[in-house]
Amino acid sequence: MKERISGEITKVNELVASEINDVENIRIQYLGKKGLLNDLFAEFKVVPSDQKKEIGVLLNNLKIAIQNKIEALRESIVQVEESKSENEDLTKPATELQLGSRHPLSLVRNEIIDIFTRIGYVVEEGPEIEDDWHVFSALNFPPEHPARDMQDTFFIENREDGNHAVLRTHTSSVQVRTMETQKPPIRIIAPGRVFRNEAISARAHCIFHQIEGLYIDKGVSFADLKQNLLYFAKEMFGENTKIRLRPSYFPFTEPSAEMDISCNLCAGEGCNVCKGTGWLEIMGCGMVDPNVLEASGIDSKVYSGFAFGMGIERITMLKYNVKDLRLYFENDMRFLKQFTSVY
Ligand code: 2NM
Repeated sequence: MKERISGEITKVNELVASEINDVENIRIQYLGKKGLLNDLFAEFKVVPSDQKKEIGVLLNNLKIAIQNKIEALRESIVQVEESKSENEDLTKPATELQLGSRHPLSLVRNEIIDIFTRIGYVVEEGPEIEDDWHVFSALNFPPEHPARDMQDTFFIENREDGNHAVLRTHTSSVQVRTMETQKPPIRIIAPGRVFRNEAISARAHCIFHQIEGLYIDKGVSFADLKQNLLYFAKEMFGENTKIRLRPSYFPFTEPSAEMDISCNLCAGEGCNVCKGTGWLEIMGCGMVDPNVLEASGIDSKVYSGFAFGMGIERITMLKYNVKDLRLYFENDMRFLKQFTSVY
């Protein structure tokens, strides 16, 4: 039986076919119900058990050889047919190109960048693996702040001097690096991935995207912050959008606020997206705490500034009515194909 199978493998490798029908006949001859392979497997049942292993392997090799051969023959015939028909009709329209589309998070990030660069902001980037100083200490986080906990932050490496390597939990670290290396006036936005140690659900993910802004100069006031953010809200969500600021708390700003926009779905009437309030929270903001300016070497008696930060996932959810955060990371084509914008 061994010799026979080996012989069949050689024969299979030499098979030729010029038409798709020939390939089908070969398939039936070998793999059909009454084909060679079924015959051989039937014979295999009565092979003495000490030869079963060796012959079993051979049989499987034969099966794979046939399957590969049939596929190869089919492929080559299809190619020949295609090239023939192309030669036959030179006026045939070209096959349509399958164009990709940008990811919704990229669309929205680019749109936000565009809105802020139109009024003089420039984009800054920084490392995703950061150190304790740029993520926490320079931003006025007290030593016992819960964000410094293993529960909230991914630690990469614990260092003796306390300046542990961490995955950045916000892009404020980029702002710190900019303040350390540039002189005011500073007017930047920092888009990027951030990481928090959270359980994944429809509303939370351990990786997400932020854009933070920072404006430092002589005489920058809360009124400037308000006008910059009102401009952003109108550009992003429409000319009729209203904003409101509610007092809040962040370690790095004083005073701090949350900004809401009027609900763009019900125009402030109250619906299930805004939970009947007519308002949607979209970002945090505030005047940069003097401690933060000083920590980066900026004289807080001469300069003042404001900062703000928003989650790109959340803005995208509101703009495109996306109901589940996990869709952003699954790359399901049915989801992605809906975003064929030009941005
Ligand atoms: C926010 C809210 C408020 C912020 C502060 C700074 C820095 F570096 F200047 F201190 N960058 N970003 C900031 C302020 C971020 O996100 C919700």
